[in-house]
Amino acid sequence: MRVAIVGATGAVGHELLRVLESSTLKFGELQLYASPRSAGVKLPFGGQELTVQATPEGAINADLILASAGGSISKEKAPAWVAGGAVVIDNSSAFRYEPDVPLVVPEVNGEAALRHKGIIANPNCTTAVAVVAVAPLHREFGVRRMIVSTYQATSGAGQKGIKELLDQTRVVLGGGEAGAEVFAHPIPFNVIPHIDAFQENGYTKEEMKVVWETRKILGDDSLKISCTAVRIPTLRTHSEAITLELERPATPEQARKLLGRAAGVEVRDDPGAKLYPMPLTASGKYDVEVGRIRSSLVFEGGLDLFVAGDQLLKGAALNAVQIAEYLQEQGALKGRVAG
Ligand code: A2P
Ligand code: 11C
Repeated sequence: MRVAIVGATGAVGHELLRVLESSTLKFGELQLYASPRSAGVKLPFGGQELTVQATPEGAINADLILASAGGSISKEKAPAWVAGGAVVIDNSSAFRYEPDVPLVVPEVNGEAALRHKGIIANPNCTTAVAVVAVAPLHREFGVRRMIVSTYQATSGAGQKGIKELLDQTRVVLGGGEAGAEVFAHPIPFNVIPHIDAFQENGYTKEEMKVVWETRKILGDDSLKISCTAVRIPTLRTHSEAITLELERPATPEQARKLLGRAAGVEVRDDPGAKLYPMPLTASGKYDVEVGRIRSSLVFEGGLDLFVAGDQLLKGAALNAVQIAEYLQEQGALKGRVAG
């Protein structure tokens, strides 16, 4: 089986290489693509160095393409990749809302991936991190309404977001005034309630993605969801405060027990011992940390919780590779398997 990464030099691309190194996915060949600027760059993989190539115009000679070069590249090129016979797992938002494109978090709706027509979409990182924690509660107690406030790391905006945080923090520490190119305002020592474009309803696109995508993944269009998405000056891991109104009342103890058994979740919830989810502990981890689980003071029988998930991993690279692993386990990936 031949695998290709498009966007291999980016923040998610870097993580894809690391996740693939320890993945159970069986493949014989890995091709790396990025913009023509990166052609010839060598990236380490499994003790070797692989050379990045400029992404070609048309088809790519691969069975599986993991795409993370942004929405416009995916939109423009994915149809040719599919026509060339590849299955595409796309990290961008280009195809997520198309009815015949499955939007998949394997712990939640893995089987949806089997109904693909060439393209499978990976959710927005904020959505993926939230649904890993919310789906088990939804299955058991029935979520009726969900209110989310996010604390999103700069790497959500890719390598350039990381660079802006580091560079501009140095400027401020040197006594200068921080500028902003990637973010709407200077990010050091600031908090910016503005991620992606404002929509007519006053919400940002990032906030609406959480609404649209959570409904699609949970398969429940009646879910009422509201989100406030905020960029904070951290490097990686998106954190989220989530309030749930439930059909059937849940105690925090029931929720802890349920989430303790849930795939992809680490319950980190012992406030007396100062144990709760944080970017500092969740970064680099495959599981999403869930804690601060308590009874809602607003919705009777409802819950408040706090989650922190490495959005470059579960929100992007890890989830994409897990989809591929699932397809292969189900015998639904084409290609000759090496080894
Ligand atoms: P490059 O590094 O050559 O610019 P990030 O999300 O971290 O910003 O990364 C974006 C990824 O998308 C990078 O690997 C980047 O490659 C890649 N990319 C950007 N523009 C193109 C393009 N026109 N064709 C293919 N890949 C692209
Ligand atoms: C951010 N969540 O943190 C965004 C990045 O829809 O895949 C991911 C955008 C997307 O800026």
